[in-house]
Order: sequence, then C-alpha cells, then structure tokens
Amino acid sequence: MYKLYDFLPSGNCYKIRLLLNQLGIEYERINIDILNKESRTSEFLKINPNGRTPVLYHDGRYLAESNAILWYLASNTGFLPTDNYEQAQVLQWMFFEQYSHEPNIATSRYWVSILRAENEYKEQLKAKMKVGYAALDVMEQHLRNNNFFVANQYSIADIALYAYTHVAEEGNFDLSEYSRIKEWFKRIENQENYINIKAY
Ligand SMILES: N[C@@H](CCC(=O)N[C@@H](CS)C(=O)NCC(=O)O)C(=O)O
Repeated sequence: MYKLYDFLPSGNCYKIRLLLNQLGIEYERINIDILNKESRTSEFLKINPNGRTPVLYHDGRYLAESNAILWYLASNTGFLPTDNYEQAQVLQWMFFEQYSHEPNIATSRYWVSILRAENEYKEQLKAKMKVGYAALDVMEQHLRNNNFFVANQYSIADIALYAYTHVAEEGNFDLSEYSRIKEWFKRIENQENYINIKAY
C-alpha cells in the first residue's frame, strides 16, 4: 500500500504523481496544504522532521525528498538505467536540479504564482532569475546533442528536471529562446501514461 503526502501545485510532488501514474501504482493521496502550515504540524513533523512535501509511505516506512522517492520507485524499472555510470549520471542531474535549478526556478514560481507576491520579492527575484537562466542554459546545451538527459532514454532524471522547467514561465522565466528544452517537453508529454501537473 502506497500513500503520498502531497501538495498539488508543487512540482516536487508532481514528480512523484507522474512516476506513480507511469508505473501504474495505485496510491492514496493525502492533501497537505502547505499554505495553511499543514506541513509544520507536530503530526506531520513526525513523518518528515524537515516539514516538507512530498512524503511517500510504503511498507510501514516513510520516505521524504522528491528525488530519493523517484529513485526508490524507479529502482529495477525502465525509468532508471542499470549501468553504474548511467545511474551516477542520473544522480548528477538530480543533484543539479536540487542545487542549481529548483532553488531558483521553483522558488520564483512560488513567489510569483502561488503566493502572488511578486512586488514583495522583487529584489530576490532578480537574483533568482540570473542563476535560474544559467541552469536553463546548461539544460539547453545538453539537449543540443541528446534527446533525454541520460543514456538517450526517458528516465527519472527527465522527470526531476521537467517538473519545474515546464512551468518556469509561472515564475516569470521566458522560455521562448529555449527551443531544445521545448522539444524535450514534447518528448516527455508523449510518454505513455503522462499526466499534467494538475492531475492525479
Ligand atoms: N528538497 C525537497 C524540497 C521539498 C519542498 O520544498 N517542498 C515544499 C513544496 S514544493 C513544501 O512542502 N514546503 C512546505 C514547508 O516548507 O512548510 C524535495 O525535493 O522534496
């Protein structure tokens, strides 16, 4: 039995909903309204002391951190290559996502489209834009010679990066010059059992 502690607008949570759907795994969805501080209740902090969604429950155990959950679910499936070097490349892109991409692109979207507080975060947004575009440039460059991020196949590296890139415009990022990224979006959206960020 699987349960997902989930906040629908979150790209980190969407990564898990997308993979669960593509693996055909049924799960119970537990809505955690982070805007209402439901991720910080004493009850929730017992399952993730870091007070953040997503959290997966399976086999009597809890697991937090979206990319760790992706890895757990994808192990021994076609969503994770089997070669050691290719697995390390998947990790390389997932760490890139968490350090260079998500803190800039997801945070901008959170301030602009979820909190609707663009004016309040004006200065911080400027700084996030600069480094966020640098991350998008790295992705665009990689996709000049590759259809997917690792081993020329759709994997959890693509899921991790797609989640916030495809909604980057909601954080005021202009994707019009990123033609390779937009072609990659289409390749992902054509995968079997793809669902969009609003679906579950
Ligand atoms: N590194 C974590 C980040 C998780 C995260 O920031 N979750 C946000 C939603 S996207 C959250 O639940 N925030 C609630 C809070 O900080 O109270 C992951 O990849 O899962």
